[in-house]
Amino acid sequence: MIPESELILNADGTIYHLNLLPDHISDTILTVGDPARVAQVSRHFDSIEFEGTHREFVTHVGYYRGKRLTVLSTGMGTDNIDIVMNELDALVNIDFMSRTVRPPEERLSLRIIRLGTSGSLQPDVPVGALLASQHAIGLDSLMQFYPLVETGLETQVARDLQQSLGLPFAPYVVRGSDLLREQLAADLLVGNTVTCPGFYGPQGRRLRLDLRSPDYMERLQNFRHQSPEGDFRLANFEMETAGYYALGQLLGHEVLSLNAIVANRATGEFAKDTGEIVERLIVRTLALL
Ligand code: R1P
Ligand code: URA
Repeated sequence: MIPESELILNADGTIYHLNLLPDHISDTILTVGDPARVAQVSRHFDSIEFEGTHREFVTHVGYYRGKRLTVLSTGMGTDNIDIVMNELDALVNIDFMSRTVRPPEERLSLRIIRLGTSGSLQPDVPVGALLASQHAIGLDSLMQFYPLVETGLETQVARDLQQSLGLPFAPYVVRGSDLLREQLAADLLVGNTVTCPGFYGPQGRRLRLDLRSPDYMERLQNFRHQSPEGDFRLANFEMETAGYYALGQLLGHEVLSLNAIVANRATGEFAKDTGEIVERLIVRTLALL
């Protein structure tokens, strides 16, 4: 039995941070960073049956062309993704009455699709592009606490990148759902996404502060790992994908991160209309679900 201090339920039976009941979870979950983006997604729904808000976690549940969907905001960063993935999983795979994990034959695998903004690292991934993350590379510390299993390629990329960036720790490298990428990303760019524990220094941005490594950005942009699958390079930056992919792998959920490219760090451009790029990502993804 999981103690009350670990599986924390509110007085109304909802889970601690997300404030949701198991009934609010559809088999397909769309996640967004910005709480305001939840309504940008759900305004395309035919009907909405539930709207809830707690902290940065805004949730709408409704139907899009007959399919029940849950759309949920996560806020920013992999520390929030630790909360979101553990609580979504608990909502479907833990019996709240008995406080026990459901047996393997009763467990559900959710489809979790991130619709987020991102900055490109490469000149050929332009502002306005939509990109699906094949691998994610976590520069954050979340996976210091969970036993992630990495493939040979992932371990080698992590080692090479640690060396190239001169980091005191190894990044973690994890692949997203091939199944979802085949279903939802046939028309998109595909690339490897760096997940950073911050928007400024960890993404090589300098306002008033210098970085420890003046050539950090160049090292990321020029990073290559030769493998039998081809050249592994880093396409874009954001702040959640690696946490999603790693916890998705450990918990048995299919996860795909789709990125609306709003900045290009190779050319110095930022999108004139980020809302339009995100809207294109939302509309084309809903149509494929
Ligand atoms: C930073 O501006 C935020 O934008 C990106 C990053 O991952 C980070 O959360 O995603 P969202 O647009 O989904 O928030
Ligand atoms: N989100 C990020 O995390 N980085 C960017 O450059 C743009 C959006």
